[in-house]
Amino acid sequence: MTAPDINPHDRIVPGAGGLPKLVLSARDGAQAEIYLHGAQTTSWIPASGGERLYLSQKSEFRSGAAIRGGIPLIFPQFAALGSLPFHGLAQVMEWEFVDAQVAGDQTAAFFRLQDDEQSRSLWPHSFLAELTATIGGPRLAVKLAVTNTGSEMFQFTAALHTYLSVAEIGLTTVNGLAGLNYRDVAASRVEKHQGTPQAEFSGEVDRIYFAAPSETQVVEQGRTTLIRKTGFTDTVVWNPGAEKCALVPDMLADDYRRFLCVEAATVRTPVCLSPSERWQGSQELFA
Ligand code: TA6
Repeated sequence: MTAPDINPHDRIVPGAGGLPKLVLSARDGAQAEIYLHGAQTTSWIPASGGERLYLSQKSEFRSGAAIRGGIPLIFPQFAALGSLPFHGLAQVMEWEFVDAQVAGDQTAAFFRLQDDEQSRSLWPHSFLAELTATIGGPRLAVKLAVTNTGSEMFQFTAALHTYLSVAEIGLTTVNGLAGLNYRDVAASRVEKHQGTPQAEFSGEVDRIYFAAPSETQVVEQGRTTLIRKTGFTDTVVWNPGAEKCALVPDMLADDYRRFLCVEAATVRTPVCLSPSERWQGSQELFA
């Protein structure tokens, strides 16, 4: 069989709202779409077929707005844990597409982001953020690396805010979090303990599981998605439930049934980087 002609540089096309997106393919047929806006992966179809990420039909696609769905990249502030806009800056900045490379049945795309005048007006630090998205077979790997390119130490929190597409949230569970302590953001941020083996979804769930193990599984009727993280210390699990979802302007009222966020995150203990220091973390999804 001859390999398809892959020239990733030709695959930056106008996406929704005219925002440029990279359409990435692997030799085995796996595909992904990644917007330069936020370096946000908005679609991932493994080689076996079937979209695995949720992307809201009501998402905005414009400068200054976050895309609702896929894998928003949260940096340098998770949620409202600081004075920056909610979930930081990187998801609304325009990233540079560096290159894409094919190695066997894996195709990887590289993106980078540096501080600019606007970011420094909100967060006075010099940084280089690098994102790599790799597809092939049953796997999507997203890696974030951050380098301190300035002359003073800085701290940040971060997450890969992954919106997994699910058939029905009420029939979905998350394994691998038993015995962990978590901050229950949906219940006045009280700290709790995960006593049951599985996290279940019969209403709003918004939890930051601390010091979470590297692997979790999202189990649905008939399919399981394995999630593996490195570098990130915590795991965030979020679904807004019916009432909160109805209030989210860029989602359909019943979309809470169709997605689950499981996020590789570093929230409790921020990363500290001295000048020239580099940190990296990754999240792999296996269909
Ligand atoms: O990552 C979970 C979370 O912080 C939730 O508390 C919820 O607010 C969610 O993110 C959505 O944030 P967004 O800015 O995308 O509406």
